[in-house]
Amino acid sequence: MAIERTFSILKPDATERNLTGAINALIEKAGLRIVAQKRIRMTREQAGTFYAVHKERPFFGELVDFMTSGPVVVQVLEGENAVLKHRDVMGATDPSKAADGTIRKLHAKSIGENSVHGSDAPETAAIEIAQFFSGNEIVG
Ligand code: RTP
Ligand code: MG
Repeated sequence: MAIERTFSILKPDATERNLTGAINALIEKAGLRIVAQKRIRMTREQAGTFYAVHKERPFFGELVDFMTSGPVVVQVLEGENAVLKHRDVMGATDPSKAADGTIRKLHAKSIGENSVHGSDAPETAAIEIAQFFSGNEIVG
């Protein structure tokens, strides 16, 4: 299995409750390495570009409001099968449907304020990483 990278966000509901360390512990315990990380405040433009795929969905406005409501931590994670491994440790989008022990089961507040983002495929991971990091900020 090849080493892969994925893009992760600790969302405003997680930074607000001071959960970044608890979530990073779960990420690392799952066998993923945090090879880049920074705390930023997303602009509406950045959030809109990031979630452009959901532009026509009824929750898009709410999603942009939420993602810009407080600081987020953007990360690059590295490991074997990183995309799927990360989605496993995140759990289902809706925390009431997330498996026990997952980040969203343990920490998410709702389907909207669900603590974390993770890329859904290696191709989207590459695009998302490039939106927030330059090559020399990633140290594998
Ligand atoms: P993400 O992209 O953030 O990793 O989450 P995901 O793949 O599990 O879910 P996705 O379908 O891509 O939705 C993106 C984010 O939009 C918000 N959402 N709100 N109110 C709603 O019904 C609803 N549905 C989705 C969530 O914050 C979700 O993570
Ligand atoms: Mg998604």
